[in-house]
Amino acid sequence: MVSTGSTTGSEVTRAEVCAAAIADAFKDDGEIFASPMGMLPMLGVRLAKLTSNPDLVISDGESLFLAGVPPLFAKGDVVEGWIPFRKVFDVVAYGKRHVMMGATQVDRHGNQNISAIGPFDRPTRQLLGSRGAPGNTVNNRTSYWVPKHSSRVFVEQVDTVSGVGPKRAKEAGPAASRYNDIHRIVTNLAVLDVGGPDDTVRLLSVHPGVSVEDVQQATGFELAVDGPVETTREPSSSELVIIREMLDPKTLREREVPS
Ligand code: F8G
Repeated sequence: MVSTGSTTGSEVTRAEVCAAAIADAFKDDGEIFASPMGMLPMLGVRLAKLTSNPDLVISDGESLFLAGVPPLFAKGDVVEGWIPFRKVFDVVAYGKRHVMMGATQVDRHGNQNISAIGPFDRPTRQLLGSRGAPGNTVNNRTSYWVPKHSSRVFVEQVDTVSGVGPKRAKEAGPAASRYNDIHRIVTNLAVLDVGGPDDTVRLLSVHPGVSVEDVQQATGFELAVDGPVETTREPSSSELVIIREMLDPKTLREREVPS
């Protein structure tokens, strides 16, 4: 039962459902470098490392590979290696990485925008630029975290393509499509992928307390739905202990996805 309030009681919060859904996105990756961008992605990746995928390679988000799994934003205790930005590009090119990025916009075909809103030559909003999105999406598994699922984010067509979706990658040719792997889009309402007909965004599960209609209402295009839509699983009691007592005792997760 997902609570609508307390984060200290035994009831599961929406943020905790999202953390477990993010962990599930990394559970089958084996021994690759996980690059979570942002708080909930970091929480989910560290939960995966402590549960479903102990081989996952994690860093402090700056330049150190970590042997242990520290709480959110805490300094690592045992350093396993050095991974400065310039070395990350080698890992990206080699493909042994799964990055979970943010997204200002995501469109029907799984293209992502973190660069600019409005016309490219005169944006109404300049954002942080494409950053690693182009290289990530043509070289290694890429997922997205969207903390506020809305039709402002999920649009028919992004204003600028930072991260490329599978349809556009195929149109660009094998150099773009060969390793293009948009794995999961986890939001505060649902889990999606880009496995719908003609490489479109597909609804995989809705979080407890959320209906398919709620998600469709909050999406600016028709979602692909393959038969009955599952309900996103709730974290197990042992995962809740890990989340609440080890990884995020300050309940920072509630700031990003309030109950
Ligand atoms: C909008 C919308 C919208 C927001 N429609 N308007 C308005 C219309 C809003 C605000 C204003 C700002 C490998 C690799 C790398 C590296 C490696 C190589 C990466 C070296 C590292 C460095 C590098 C990329 C990592 C991310 C992005 C994480 C987020 C943010 C955000 C929002 C981008 C989504 N839909 N939305 N507006 N980075 N960040 O009204 O106007 O726009 O809105 O992988 O880098 O180079 O490569 O950012 O914006 O993944 O996810 O959250 O600043 O919070 O404030 O929402 O209201 O102010 O007028 P934000 P926000 P106003 S990997």
